[in-house]
Amino acid sequence: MDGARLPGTSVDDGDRIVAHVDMDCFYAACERRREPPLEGDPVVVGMGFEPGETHGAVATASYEAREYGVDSAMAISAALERLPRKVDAVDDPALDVADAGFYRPVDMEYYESVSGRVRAILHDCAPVVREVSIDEAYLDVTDETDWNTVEQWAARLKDEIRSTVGVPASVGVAPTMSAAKVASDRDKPDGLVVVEPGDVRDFFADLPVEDVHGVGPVTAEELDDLGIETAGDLASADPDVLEERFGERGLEIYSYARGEDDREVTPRGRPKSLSRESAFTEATDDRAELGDRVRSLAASVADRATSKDALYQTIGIKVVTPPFDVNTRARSLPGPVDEPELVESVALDLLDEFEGQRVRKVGVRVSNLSFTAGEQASLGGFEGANDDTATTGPGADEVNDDGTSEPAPDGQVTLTGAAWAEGDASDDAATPPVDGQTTIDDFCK
Ligand code: DCP
Ligand code: MG
Repeated sequence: MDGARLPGTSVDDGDRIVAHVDMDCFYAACERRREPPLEGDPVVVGMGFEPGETHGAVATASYEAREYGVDSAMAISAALERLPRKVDAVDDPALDVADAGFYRPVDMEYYESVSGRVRAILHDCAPVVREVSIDEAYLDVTDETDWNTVEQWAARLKDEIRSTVGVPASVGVAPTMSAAKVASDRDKPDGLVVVEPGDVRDFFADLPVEDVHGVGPVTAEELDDLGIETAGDLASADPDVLEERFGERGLEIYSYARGEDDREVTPRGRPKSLSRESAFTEATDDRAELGDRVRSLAASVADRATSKDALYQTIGIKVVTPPFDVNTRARSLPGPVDEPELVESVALDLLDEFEGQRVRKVGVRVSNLSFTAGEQASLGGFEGANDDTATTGPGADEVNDDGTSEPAPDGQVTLTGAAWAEGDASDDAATPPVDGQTTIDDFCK
C-alpha cells in the first residue's frame, strides 16, 4: 500500500489482508475422505437420518447431488424423490443407477476431527485466526503476504489443506471480513477469489442485499419495500432514511454495503453455550419423530461439549410452534457435568410439555459452561436439580446484552428466543440463519 500512515491513525482497508476459508460441502467431503469411492458421485448427509430410513433432514449435499435439487435443510424424503439411493436404483428397473446417490448419516465426532486438522493448518499459516463454525474461519494474513502475492499464498493454503487433510476448501481474500466472506462463496467449489483494495464497493454492487453483513431475510424484505434490492442500491441509498427506518443499524448496513468494514479479525473466545437446532419441512406433532430429532440434536451438542472439554450446568430445549412462536425450557443442575445421557433425558423430559402440539423446529442447548479441569458434580438423579424454568416467546427476561443467558439470582436459568437466535452467533460475520434451515453454531471453540 502506498503512503505512510500517520501514527495514531486507524488502519485503512488497504492495510489489511483478510482471508475467509470455507470448506466445500463439508460433511459430504468428510464422508468422501473416509470412503474415497464416493468421490465424483452425489453424496447426501442426513441429520436425524439412519441408513435405509426416510426420516431426517439434509445437513449438506455434495455439488453433484445439488444438481438434482438436493440442498441443506430439505427433508430426506424430499431429497429421495429427487435423488434415489444407489442401492434402491440397482434393484428397481424404473430407476437409473447413474441418477442416484449415496446417503450417509451425520457423524459429528468425525467431522470435528477433520475440522481440527484443517484448523491446525490455518493456525500454522496465519497468526490470527477466527474460527466461526466447523468449516469456516477468517485469517488476518497482513503480515504473511502482500497484495501481489496473496493469490499464490491462498492457492498454497488450499493445496496444503487438500493434500494434508484431503478435503477441498474455497478461499476469499479481501481487505475486509465482509468482502472476504462473500468472495469465498463466489466461485465454489474449490474457489479462490481475491478482491483488491479499491475494488470492494464494485464487487458488492450487484450482489443481493442479503449478502451484506447484518442484513437478514427480514431486513432484506423491509429494504425491498424501500426499493433497495442490491448492495449497490443500499450503498447509494439516503443514509438518513435508513437511520430513520432501522436506527443505528441502518447506518451500519449502509457502511457495509459501501465496502466499509473495520472489524478486525480477532480470535474467538470460549462460547457461553453450545446449541444445535433443526427444522421440519412441515410442522409435526409426531412424538416419535420429535423425540428422534431431539435425541440426535442432544447427542450432537453433548459431543461438541465433550470435544471442547466443556462442562455444562444447564440443559435446555427450544421448540418453535407455528406460526413462529419460540418456546424455550431449561433445567439447571446442581453442578457442571459432562453427561451425554443426561442431555438427552433432560431434553426429552422438557419436550413432554409440548405433547400434542405441532412443532416447526426443535433445538437443544447446553449452557452455563465451565472449562476448568475441576471435578464433575455427582448427580443423584434429578432430585438435586433446580426446577425447570420457562419463558415463552419474545419479551422474556434474564438475557444479557450479548444475548447470552446467565443464571438468575435464585440459581434458575431462563433462556429466551433472542438468546437462542443470537447468543451463539454473537458478532460473527456469519450470515444469520435463514428460517427453515438447520443451524449449527459455535462449532469450533
Ligand atoms: N449444515 C447443516 N445444516 C445447514 C447448513 C449446514 O447441518 N442448513 C452443516 C453441514 C455443512 C456444514 O454445516 O457441511 C457447513 O455448512 P456450509 O454452509 O459451509 O455448507 P457446506 O460446507 O456443506 O457447503 P458449501 O460448499 O456451500 O460451503
Ligand atoms: Mg462450507
